[in-house]
Amino acid sequence: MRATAIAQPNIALIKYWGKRDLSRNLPAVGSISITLRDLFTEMNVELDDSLRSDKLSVNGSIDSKMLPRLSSCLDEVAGANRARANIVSKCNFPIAAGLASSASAFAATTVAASNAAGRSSTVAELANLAGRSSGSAARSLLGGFVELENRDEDIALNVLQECDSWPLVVVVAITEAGPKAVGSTEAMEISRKTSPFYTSWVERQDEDLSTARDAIMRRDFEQLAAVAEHNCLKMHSVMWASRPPIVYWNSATMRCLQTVRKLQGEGIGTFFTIDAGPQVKAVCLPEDAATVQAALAATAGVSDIMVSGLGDGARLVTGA
Ligand code: 2P0
Repeated sequence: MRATAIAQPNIALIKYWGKRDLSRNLPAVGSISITLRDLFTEMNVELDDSLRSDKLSVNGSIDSKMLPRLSSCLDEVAGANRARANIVSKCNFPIAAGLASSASAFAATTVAASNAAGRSSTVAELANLAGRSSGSAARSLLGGFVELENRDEDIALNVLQECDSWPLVVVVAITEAGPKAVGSTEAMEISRKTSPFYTSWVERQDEDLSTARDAIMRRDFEQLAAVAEHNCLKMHSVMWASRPPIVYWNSATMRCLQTVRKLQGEGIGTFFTIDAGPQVKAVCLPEDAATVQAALAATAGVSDIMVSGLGDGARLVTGA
């Protein structure tokens, strides 16, 4: 009744923002992401009949904040009348700071809990289970370039390119390591209800998905760069025009964008993307990653840099 799984966070190039069904946590749009290799979350789930309540420790400390969502995830996977669980989590990067920590956490939890509960679920089943806890989590079940298709009643995953077949590098510029002020779930609902740009965001998503899919299939970096930056800025425009406005950027976020623009002007293969937090992720051609890393590290306000290649999907480390 015990299993451990590891999952890596994923970074969306074509973003998920907004839900079409809040109760089932179904996204309003499809999305495309890359799964990272060097940032990870490990989840150990032990189902134990002698426990009276679920318990969670994160990096060695008791954590009650994340516990309700993890308990719901376990209910989804193992059923509400399951044994209570002792969950032990390890994570090697800042949590809840716009680095997709919930994606890797829920992907790993879904895989570990399914095994601990003695289930043998398909990827499609795991995707829908993980997606109910966190819309971006399903994408971390698979590696490389992953498309999440938003179907009528469920979601489906496709690998567009394996991680080794287009080995891009991601440089993450940390501009503020603390947790974000507004969580994604709440912020998405504010956008859906109040942003005048929300409807057009949803309506135009298929166009961006199609352009990005085509670029990834042909490994066309320039085409991918253009559509990913456009999609990112469009999502943030939806947020900025919400009431109250949702602004995750700080001044260093903007300076990092200017650094990326300058590098692009010098012919360096890189583009930016920003999620629900102030960090900037620069996706790079492998031969240009060191230059991008040095330039972002020298940008005022950048407190730390993380570099990652692309990696595989969630996997079981120990279990039945
Ligand atoms: C993404 N984000 O596609 C987008 C871009 C943030 C900005 O998916 O409410 O934590 O749990 O389904 O998965 C973050 O949203 O939200 C997210 P819920 P989740 O990566």
